[in-house]
Amino acid sequence: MIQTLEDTIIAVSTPPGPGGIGIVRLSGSEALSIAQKIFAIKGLAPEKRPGTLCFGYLLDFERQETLDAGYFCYFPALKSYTREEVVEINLHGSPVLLAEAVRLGIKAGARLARPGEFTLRAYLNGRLDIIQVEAINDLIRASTLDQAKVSFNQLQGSLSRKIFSTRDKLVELLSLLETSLEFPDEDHGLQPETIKGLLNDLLKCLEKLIKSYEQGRVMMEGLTVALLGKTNVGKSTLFNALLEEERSIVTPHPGTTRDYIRENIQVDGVLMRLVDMAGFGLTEHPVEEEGIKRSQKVAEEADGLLLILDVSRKEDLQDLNLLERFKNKKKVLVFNKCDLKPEIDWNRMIEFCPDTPVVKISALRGTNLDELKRQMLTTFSPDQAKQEEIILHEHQKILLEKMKEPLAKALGMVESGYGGEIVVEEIRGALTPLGQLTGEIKSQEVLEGIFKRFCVGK
Ligand SMILES: Nc1nc2c(ncn2[C@@H]2O[C@H](COP(=O)(O)OP(=O)(O)OP(=O)(O)O)[C@@H](O)[C@H]2O)c(=O)[nH]1
Ligand SMILES: [Mg+2]
Repeated sequence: MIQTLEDTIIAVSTPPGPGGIGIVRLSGSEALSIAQKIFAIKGLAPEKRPGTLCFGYLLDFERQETLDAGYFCYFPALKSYTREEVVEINLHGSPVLLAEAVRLGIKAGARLARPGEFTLRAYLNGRLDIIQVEAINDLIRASTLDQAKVSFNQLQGSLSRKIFSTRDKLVELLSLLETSLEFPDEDHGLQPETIKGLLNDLLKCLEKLIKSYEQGRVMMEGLTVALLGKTNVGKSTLFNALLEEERSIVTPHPGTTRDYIRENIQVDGVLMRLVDMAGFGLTEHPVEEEGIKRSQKVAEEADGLLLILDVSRKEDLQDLNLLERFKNKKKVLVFNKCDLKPEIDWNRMIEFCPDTPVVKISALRGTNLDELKRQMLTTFSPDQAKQEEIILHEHQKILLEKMKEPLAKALGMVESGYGGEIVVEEIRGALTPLGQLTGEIKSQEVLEGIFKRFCVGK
């Protein structure tokens, strides 16, 4: 993966398929000369006008044919994305034309770029740190605007600055401790209170970042919301109504849905992964029985439940069993079929789970669904305390936890009166996960994991 930077690489950087514009990008020491073989610029040489679009023609230099008209942009190494010479050629977004431009570029001496190789070079050349590298990919793949905003800030270095300042504090603490070990009798002697204070500061900062992952995970993966209830209460009807699409089969017969179906919706910029599933009921059919087992598992793993009741029928033991079984999960109690004459004892149900929010709807008629969505957001979203920085990746959270562990242990040691070498040794344990987090410790495995998620051309 960490291979030679000597080759000049080329790839189409715009998405596959026809489009208004297509961009072919080259990076490497020969980028300018290779690009000029395949593109004839009208007017002043590109070196004389870096960073500007120069009009010209795509040339098949083998057949002396003009293939397209477009623009050529040259970025000198000091100002480019990869910190190497970069050329971007804007052509019409025709997949055959773009493929031909790449073929010609390869003929002229370039090599096809691997996924994420432009960004890999930016990283290896010190233009971006590994946190920013991930932020670029997150930004490109963001499925909500909120996530895109967080990723853009991280690309601008917001999270990196935070992590690097933590590193500076940690290194400073270590050097203070080491000096006081070397010169125990001089003024360098560090008071346990000072060490405790510094460690506490570090721990607080780490804990805040670790906690922010709750929000980050929701941003990246969305909230999983399972639609739960007895058979025939209208789960699939509600699922379809929320999706605004006839996705799940609805029939008047109990036991219609047997497997589970997932679909995403966005509520106020928050991604929700809705799961429609088999209803709970007495069954002798093995397929239905398996369906119910799956429902049980999905419901247990979900971030929140819509527990649906049919108001046109008298509640029974099964409804109450469900409320009891999932009493510890975050949920909204949904009274469905409110367009029909109610037979249910509302108060009995509400009293059964007193702290659960209640929404009355008709899934069939689409009544009160906005209120339901609002309630889903309020009930299922993690605490939206304004976070300065949000961790979006689990592996980053794990590394932060690995940093926290030795520091917390060191604090315990200082509190119990330990000192010197043993505390220093413990604190040093935080340096490896920290280095992995910043990318200063380059691990092949981590890099491969990150870059394999990139597109070719980025
Ligand atoms: N009147 C009325 N009927 C509804 C409403 N919601 C669902 N129904 C009807 O109730 C019946 C069952 O609906 P489904 O959505 O299939 O119910 P389900 O909970 O998915 O059922 P299973 O998949 O069998 O567990 C269908 O005939 C729906 O048209 C509602 O709000 N009002
Ligand atoms: Mg169903």
